Amino acid sequence: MKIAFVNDSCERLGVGSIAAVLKANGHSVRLFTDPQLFDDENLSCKPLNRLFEYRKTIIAGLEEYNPDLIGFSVVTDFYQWACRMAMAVKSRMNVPIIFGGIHPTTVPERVIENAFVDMLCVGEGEFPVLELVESMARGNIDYSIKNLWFKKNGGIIRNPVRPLIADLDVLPPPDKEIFRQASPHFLQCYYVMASRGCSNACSYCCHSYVKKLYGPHERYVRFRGVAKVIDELRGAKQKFPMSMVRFHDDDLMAASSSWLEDFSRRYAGEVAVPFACFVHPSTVTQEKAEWLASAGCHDVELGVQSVSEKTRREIMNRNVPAKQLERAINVLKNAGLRIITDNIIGMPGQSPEENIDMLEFYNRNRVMKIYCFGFRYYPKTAIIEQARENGSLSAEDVTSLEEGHNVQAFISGGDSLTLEMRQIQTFFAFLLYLPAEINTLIIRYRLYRLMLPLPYCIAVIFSNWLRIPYRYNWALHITVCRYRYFVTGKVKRWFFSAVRRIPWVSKCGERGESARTAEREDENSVCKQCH
Ligand code: B12
Ligand code: SF4
Repeated sequence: MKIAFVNDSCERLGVGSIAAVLKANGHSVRLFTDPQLFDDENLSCKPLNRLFEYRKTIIAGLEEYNPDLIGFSVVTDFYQWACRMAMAVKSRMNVPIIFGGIHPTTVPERVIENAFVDMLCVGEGEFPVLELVESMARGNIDYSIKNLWFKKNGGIIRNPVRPLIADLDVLPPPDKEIFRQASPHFLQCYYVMASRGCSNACSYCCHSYVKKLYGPHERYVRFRGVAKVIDELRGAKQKFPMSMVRFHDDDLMAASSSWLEDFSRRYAGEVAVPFACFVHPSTVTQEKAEWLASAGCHDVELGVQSVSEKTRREIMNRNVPAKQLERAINVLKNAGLRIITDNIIGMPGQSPEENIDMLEFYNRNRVMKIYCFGFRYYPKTAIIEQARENGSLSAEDVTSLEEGHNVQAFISGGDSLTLEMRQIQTFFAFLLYLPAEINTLIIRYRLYRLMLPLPYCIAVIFSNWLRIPYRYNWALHITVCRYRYFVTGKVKRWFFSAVRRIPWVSKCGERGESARTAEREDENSVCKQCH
């Protein structure tokens, strides 16, 4: 069977994992990516996006590949994008469409309502999709596959979720070929996960819902064996140019000390490529920090989220005592690790004083880089229930969130930032360069209020560029490559198609406009006859 995935511009490890399982069972898989130029979570400019629009090219590619099933991996921010794309595909092709990923997992009832969605997957997709494809190959769709919802005879079949994959080592390593074939930007940094799940359930995070979906009896946090992770990376290093590895685990230090010790020794010896990872303050220990440093970890992204213990405990459901937070920062620093911290501002219940405390905190505790994201709600997270109860969100607001409408990615300012908060975000781009005494004055007299607030994505690009050596700035590498590849591709196609319109240059000029049009896959692509 032939399965196509249609992707926004981000690499999805879930799609890579499903593709690997399908390929291992003899199916063919292709990925079609929308580069989302000027329309991603960082940068949005509609007129430019229209100019570099890619939908027609994707549909032309799909028509040529002629798949038996088309899958979309959907996060809330790009749910509307996925709907537009799926609707356009459905209007041209009669192929079943399946949605999966965190958005359909959290709000399947809404997603299945769409006429162009034939089925969806709640939770992990590897084995459900394989079973589906095998049943399609037998010519008889199995409508009882756990995790999948189907439309049938005007009704909806809602199958229950199956248990989580307890032993992740039964899975082949995620397939990267489909990403490599789709665009070079995907492999600018090698994405990997050594685990699934998180032991915490912060109120604003999807885990607060997904954990409940599976219930308390399930082992939610699962680590792969060290050997599997190292084999994947060693194999990848032979196949792809690998200059940076990003571990996307929610907390790599949640691994046991023995796992990290074994991993670090083998990583340093057999992979030896700088890497970055996320860590949670409550799992940081000196021993683990030293293991990560010895493995070649370039930087760790530490989830601080709020410098107020009260906010963490009462609003965020993050039980990290103040001492533990400062200790974690010192331990990581002493181990020689560079620290990037994640922080949230503008969350309901956070006081304005907390923002000042945050500035003072980072003036005392210097780190390599400070992210300061504007808060935003995600469907079904625990904070939504709190906000409904205290009246911060109306029923319509919740519907709008679940439909992925009016979303403002947190990197672009989130839902509810005041002018002062945006000035604070901008000030963070400079705070780490200024001496503590100057910062103290700026904070005491609130001089940051004189700053013109930069759009947060610009502040981030600017401060990342200054703070993180380009070689280790994986996010910038990916973005630069994506724009370079797709913009130059599009400009070249415009150029050649303009040249071909000149009758004495193009052979097909002699054959007339109608012949030219018929042979083009779409208005921007190259005419096959004279190419
Ligand atoms: C890695 C990661 C990133 C990476 C890579 C992109 C990505 N989104 O995967 C980066 C850093 C770029 C990133 C960016 C963002 N991310 Co992010 N990210 C993650 C993270 C940590 C891991 C995702 C992952 O690979 N999981 C492992 C795989 C195996 O699981 P999975 O993706 O769920 O896939 C399984 C199933 O969902 C299903 N499935 C998935 N796709 C499909 C498709 C089909 C057809 C089927 C049938 C099944 C299926 O099967 C898969 C295998 O079992 C998750 C948190 C988490 N732990 O899941 C957040 C998470 C996905 N990110 C989140 C957010 C908000 C963002 C940003 C919007 C943040 C921002 N900058 O503003 C951007 C959005 C960019 C984008 N286009 O996705 C939220 C999404 C919430 C929501 N409701 O949408 C999450 C859930 C974090 C959270 N704590 O809430 N992210
Ligand atoms: S620690 Fe991070 S990944 Fe885990 S629940 Fe909290 S925010 Fe989500």
